[in-house]
Amino acid sequence: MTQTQSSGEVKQHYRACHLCEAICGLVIETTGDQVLSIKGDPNDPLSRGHICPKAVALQDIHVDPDRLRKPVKRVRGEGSGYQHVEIDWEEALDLAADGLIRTIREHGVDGVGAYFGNPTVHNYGMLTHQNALFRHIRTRNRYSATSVDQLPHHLISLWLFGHKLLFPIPDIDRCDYFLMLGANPLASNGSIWTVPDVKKRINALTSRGGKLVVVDPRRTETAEVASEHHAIIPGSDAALLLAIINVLSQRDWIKLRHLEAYIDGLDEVISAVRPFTPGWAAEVTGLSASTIEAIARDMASAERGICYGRMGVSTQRFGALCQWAIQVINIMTGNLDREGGSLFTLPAVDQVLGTSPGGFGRHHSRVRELPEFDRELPAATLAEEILTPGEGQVRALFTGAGNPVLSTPSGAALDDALETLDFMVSLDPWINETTRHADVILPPTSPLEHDHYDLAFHVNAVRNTARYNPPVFDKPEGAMHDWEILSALGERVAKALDLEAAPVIPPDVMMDFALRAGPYGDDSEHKVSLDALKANPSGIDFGPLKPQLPDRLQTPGKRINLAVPKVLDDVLRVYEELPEVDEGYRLIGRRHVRDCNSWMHNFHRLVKGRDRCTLMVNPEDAKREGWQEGERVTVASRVGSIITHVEITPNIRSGVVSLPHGFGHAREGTRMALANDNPGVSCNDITDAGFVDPLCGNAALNGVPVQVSRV
Ligand SMILES: Nc1nc2c(c(=O)[nH]1)N[C@H]1C(S)=C(S)[C@@H](COP(=O)(O)OP(=O)(O)OC[C@H]3O[C@@H](n4cnc5c(=O)[nH]c(N)nc54)[C@H](O)[C@@H]3O)O[C@H]1N2
Ligand SMILES: Nc1nc2c(c(=O)[nH]1)N[C@H]1C(S)=C(S)[C@@H](COP(=O)(O)OP(=O)(O)OC[C@H]3O[C@@H](n4cnc5c(=O)[nH]c(N)nc54)[C@H](O)[C@@H]3O)O[C@H]1N2
Ligand code: SF4
Ligand SMILES: [Mo]
Repeated sequence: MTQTQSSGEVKQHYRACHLCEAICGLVIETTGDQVLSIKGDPNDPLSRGHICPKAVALQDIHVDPDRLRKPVKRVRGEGSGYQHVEIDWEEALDLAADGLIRTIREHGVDGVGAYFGNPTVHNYGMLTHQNALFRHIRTRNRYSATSVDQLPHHLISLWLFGHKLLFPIPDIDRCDYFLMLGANPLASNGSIWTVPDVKKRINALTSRGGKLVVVDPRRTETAEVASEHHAIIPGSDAALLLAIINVLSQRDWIKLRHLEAYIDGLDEVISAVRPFTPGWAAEVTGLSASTIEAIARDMASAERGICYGRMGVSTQRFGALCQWAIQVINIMTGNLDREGGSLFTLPAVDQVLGTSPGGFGRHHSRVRELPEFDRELPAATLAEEILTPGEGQVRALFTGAGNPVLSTPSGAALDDALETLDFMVSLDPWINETTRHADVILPPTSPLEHDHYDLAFHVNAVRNTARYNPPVFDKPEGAMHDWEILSALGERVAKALDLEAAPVIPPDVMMDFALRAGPYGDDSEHKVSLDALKANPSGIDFGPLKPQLPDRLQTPGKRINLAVPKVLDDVLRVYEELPEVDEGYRLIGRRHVRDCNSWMHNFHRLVKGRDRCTLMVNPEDAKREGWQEGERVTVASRVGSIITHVEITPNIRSGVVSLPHGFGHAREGTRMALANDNPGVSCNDITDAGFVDPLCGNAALNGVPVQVSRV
């Protein structure tokens, strides 16, 4: 983009990047309606100038010719297929509302299903206004990306600390020892851990003599910069973690420190883990007994230690148990709520006090009886809830900022199931693998056309800061924000069903109120408000995380009971199900720094270069099976098969294969030209909706049993 194309003065805007959880501060230069440059904001107190290659792609989202500017409806095209044609907003909103209303009249509210995807939590208007519609549709069939992701974190936070959002955040800048399982922040930029510039922070840790120990079946980018890497057998982390707890107690290395005064149930935990010796765990995990002992010793003897685990240990068959064990280790070593350990945040908009703590198992899915969490059912049940007739069957679906066809297990089956719906509406800017099934697609304004406050990720951040930014560009004539679309649909549904319509309060007004009522608001020395944040566009710093226990606990009596009955029952399952003895390979996922789940493959600067949708295999396995570099292979699981090609690398454990998720484009009726030119395959066509963590219903996307054979 050159100066000559543009008109008028050059303007500087401040904006946080909403593409991943690192929420980096940006400085965006524009002229007229064009972006001239996007750079890191050195004055952002959290990100300190850091950005990754995706930040610059914010402008690609904005200018992408495939991004819908007007609603579209689905009509029968030539031949057997369908196509989407533009319609105006009034017609689109009426069509969408009518489809939902008709379903409610014919089948009741449970006939409407809803799936909200990941960008929902990166877009505060969607968070504040989901209920503008769904307060009128109190369906049991709510789903979201949570159950292919961080569900175990919420559940364990609810059980141990009394609120689904009380996440202990690794205080990396002040720790000496960091045990990291199933996370690759050098590619992902951190998760349930808002930690921009994580590489610099890791380097600082190792330079001051500290240690980062990575447990991952793959030698990842993060493992590369770690002090130690242990290539574990996928799905076996529970055995390692239970053995560590056992060693800590057997060796008398428990040091509760300040936590002693409000911990219950430790003795029951200690007796429950007694069978899990390092010798047994060694056989199950592929790590040696002496390694397991050494990890326990290092964690116990560190002045300030952290145990943290993410996708690799959350989206596997023991996800909830792993997340529980991680917190037990942090507590047993006295590192919870301690500087240099893991601490709770105190964000400027304090949702711990402002939202429901969450609940579990108050109802179950109709077909497979999987438990709800926080009024949502596991996404792994969605296809069967659509396909199985009977009372409560999903007949219409609303999707908002989600692409479950590519992002949830047995995606191919869901792709087929969506075609059987009576009605589908999507709130989404693109016609992709999921939204192509929608009767009507309602596209919101581009990210640069709406304001931004990070309601979700300040909750997980390594420092307490706040940042609000007005839109970079004006809203185009006639366009609607996500929250406006949700409100407009809510009004129509309420009117038709004779329900009381809710007053529409814009998200920024809500934010001002919440900020002023929050911990740095009117009653504090900071007096933070929306105006104060507007006057400080790089953000306001409230300092490093501080200990807050027991006050911050939301449990009865402000105590932490480690002996959660459902979790202790699940401990037995580890003994029953591990070690696994079967033929074949274990499939795991991976992320690349230039990907963002399924939806950013339409921008040249992010997809250029070598094909990234490859099946990583270990050289020994390749030699034994006779696979050559680049050779096409079939990867088959219980639910299906895909054809991809082999990338031979010593960086993956023998017996394990890895495919990224979010590919599998070029399906009929989609409109994402560049993504469709380099489609790749969807690993979720072979991950298995039947393979879940039975404790919480989270999808087990990692450790899926597969067979690999030459085409
Ligand atoms: N095998 C495997 N599967 C996985 C994972 C894995 O590691 N392995 N990871 C899982 C994880 S962690 C997640 S979070 C899920 C993600 O799962 P989803 O959230 O279902 O999928 P995304 O690919 O994030 O799709 C986002 C959708 O939102 C749309 N969108 C983008 N921005 C906006 C916006 O501002 N407004 C609206 N209305 N729409 C928008 C995009 O067009 C796209 O359709 O995938 C999961 N799936
Ligand atoms: N570039 C990029 N950044 C992203 C995203 C993206 O798609 N691309 N997505 C965003 C989202 S929605 C999320 S939730 C976060 C996720 O953030 P992370 O969890 O940090 O990201 P992953 O790369 O999925 O890391 C999971 C790791 O677990 C390992 N693993 C797999 N199975 C096992 C196992 O059984 N045990 C152990 N110990 N490890 C295992 C994998 O090899 C992988 O390295 O990233 C966010 N940031
Ligand atoms: S690390 Fe995440 S928040 Fe930061 S620039 Fe990259 S995508 Fe945006
Ligand atoms: Mo995620």
